[in-house]
Amino acid sequence: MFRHRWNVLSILTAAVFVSAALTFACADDEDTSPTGPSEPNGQDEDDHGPGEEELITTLEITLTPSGGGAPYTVRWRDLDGLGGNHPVVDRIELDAGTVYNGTVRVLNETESPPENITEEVEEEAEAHQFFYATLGGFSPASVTYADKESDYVTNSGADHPVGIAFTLSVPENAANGELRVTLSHYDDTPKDGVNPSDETDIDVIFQVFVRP
Ligand SMILES: [Ca+2]
Repeated sequence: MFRHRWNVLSILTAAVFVSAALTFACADDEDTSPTGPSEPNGQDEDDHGPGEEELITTLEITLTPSGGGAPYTVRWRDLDGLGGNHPVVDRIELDAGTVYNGTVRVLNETESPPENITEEVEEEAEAHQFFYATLGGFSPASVTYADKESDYVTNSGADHPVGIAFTLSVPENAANGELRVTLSHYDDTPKDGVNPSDETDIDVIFQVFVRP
C-alpha cells in the first residue's frame, strides 16, 4: 500500500517537474529579440493571427558587385523548421574594397513548388523590415537600405525602408566576421524604420570571409 502510494506521488512529482520544464522551454522560445542575448534560432513560432503564420525554411541573399560582375547567391536553409536538424548555412565570400547591391528572399521550401514568402513581406511592407548587422571583424562593413514601403504598396504615413533591397559596402579594412539578418514583424509595436520589433519572423547568421 505504502509502495503504491509512493509511486503515485513520484508520478505526480515527475509531472510537476515536466510541466515546469515545458513552461521554461516556452519562455525561452518567446525570447527571439534580435537585440537580446538569446542565440539566433531561425524562425519563431509566434502566432501572427489567422492565416498569417508562415514557415520560413530558407533565407537567400543575392549580391552583385555594383561595379559589374556576376550575381552571387548564398542561402541559410532549415528544411525541418525550428529544432530537429541544424540549419545548413553557406559562407559569404566577399572582396574588400567593394560595394554590392543586395536583395533578400525568404521561402518555405516544404511547399512544392516553394512558396515565396517575400511576396507576403512586400504585400505587408508597412508591417515588416529586414535588419542587417555586421559583426566581429566584418563590422567595418555597412548596410544601407535601398527600398521603401512605397516600392511595394500604396504607402500611408512615413515611407520607411523594408530592406528587401540593400547596399552592402565592404571597405578595405573589413575582415572575416559575421552578417546577421533578422526580419521584424510589426503587429503591436509601431514600425518606425529604425527599431526592430519585439516580434521576429526569422533571425539568421552567416559567416563572412573577406578576401583582402
Ligand atoms: Ca531545424
